[in-house]
Order: sequence, then structure tokens, then C-alpha cells
Amino acid sequence: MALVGYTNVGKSTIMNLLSKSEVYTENKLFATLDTTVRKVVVENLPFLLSDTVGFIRKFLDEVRESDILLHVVDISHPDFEAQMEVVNQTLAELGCADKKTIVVFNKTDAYTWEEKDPDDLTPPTKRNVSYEDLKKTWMAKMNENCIFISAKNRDNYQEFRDLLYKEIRDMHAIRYPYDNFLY
Ligand SMILES: Nc1nc2c(ncn2[C@@H]2O[C@H](COP(=O)(O)OP(=O)(O)OP(=O)(O)O)[C@@H](O)[C@H]2O)c(=O)[nH]1
Ligand SMILES: [Mg+2]
Repeated sequence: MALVGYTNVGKSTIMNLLSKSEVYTENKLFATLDTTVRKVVVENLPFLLSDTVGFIRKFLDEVRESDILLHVVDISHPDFEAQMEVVNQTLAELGCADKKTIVVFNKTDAYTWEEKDPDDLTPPTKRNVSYEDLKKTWMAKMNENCIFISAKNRDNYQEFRDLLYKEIRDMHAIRYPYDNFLY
């Protein structure tokens, strides 16, 4: 499993949460310069998690070799949709477009929107989308292959781990069909 995403979205923060390790995080672009791999255990399932360099650089073997990608997105960034596009484009160039991918919408604590005044008749813009509406729209669009969390406040963290557990268990079942100790 690999954490991928635009720079500064919170990949290393999530790595630290899941693996209880101390990977360097900072509020600047390209804080991570090398891929780090850690063993993570969710319930009874061990797996390898790679924290990668903020996406832009190509030919990341860790990404290609991962069974599951966690595409981390910073929803508090005004251009997060364009950033997602860049990452998806890069994944496509790496030949990873069809890989199982879970989108982790991070920094829910920092998402802000401008409520429209009822007298304001100008058309609503994406700045006017409430958190609830944003969430609903993406949940529908992603077929529920996504989760909204705050790595900082640990909001929805248990649900995130539950989702990872389910995905890894399914992947184990495909990779090791005769290994039924889990079931
Ligand atoms: N408000 C808020 N800030 C967060 C959250 N998660 C991470 N951050 C902050 O975002 C900044 C970047 O976090 P990193 O984990 O270093 O991001 P990254 O994706 O690893 O960045 P690169 O290594 O540069 O690609 C740090 O200042 C974090 O503390 C969150 O859920 N909410
Ligand atoms: Mg990082």
C-alpha cells in the first residue's frame, strides 16, 4: 500500500498516525524527499505502507508495486480538484490508473466555505459548497471508495482504519486464496 498525493496534503502525517513512527512533516512543499516504508498492522492484518515524495516526480517503483494506493487530498486547498487531476494524470502515466485506489480527503478540520446570503442572486461558486455537500458529492462520485478525515484532529480515524482493514482483507483474499486463517 502506498500513500500518494500532491505535496503538503498530509501523507507523512497519516504515515505517522498509522505506523506510530516519526516521519518528518512540515508545512512546506516537498518536505519528504525519499520514500519511507513501514510495517503497519490494522487489527490482525500486517501490510507495508510507503510514504512517497509529493507527486510530480515520476517512476516511483513503490507506487507501481503497491496493491492499493491511498490518494491523499488536502480539501482545505482551494485548488484541490486540480491537484487531484495532476496526481491522476501522473498515475495514468505510471500505468497505475486501474490500480485499486482509495481517495483520502484530508484536512477536514481546515475546510472553509462562504455561506451565500439569501439575497445574493449571483450563481453559487465552488467557494459556496458546504462541507456536507462536498462530502455527499464525492461519496457519490467515488462509489464510496473514499474517506474524509483530519489527520491532525484524528476525526474519522477509526472509520479510516476500518476501511483499510476491509480493503487489505479483500486484497489478501485475492493474493493468498488458500490462506484462510483470517476468516
Ligand atoms: N489542518 C490540518 N493540517 C494538517 C492535517 N494533516 C496534515 N496537516 C499539516 O499539513 C502539513 C503537511 O503535512 P505533511 O504530512 O508533511 O504532508 P506531505 O503530503 O507528506 O507533504 P510532502 O512530503 O511535501 O509531499 C503539515 O504542516 C501538517 O501538520 C490535517 O488533517 N489538518
Ligand atoms: Mg511527506
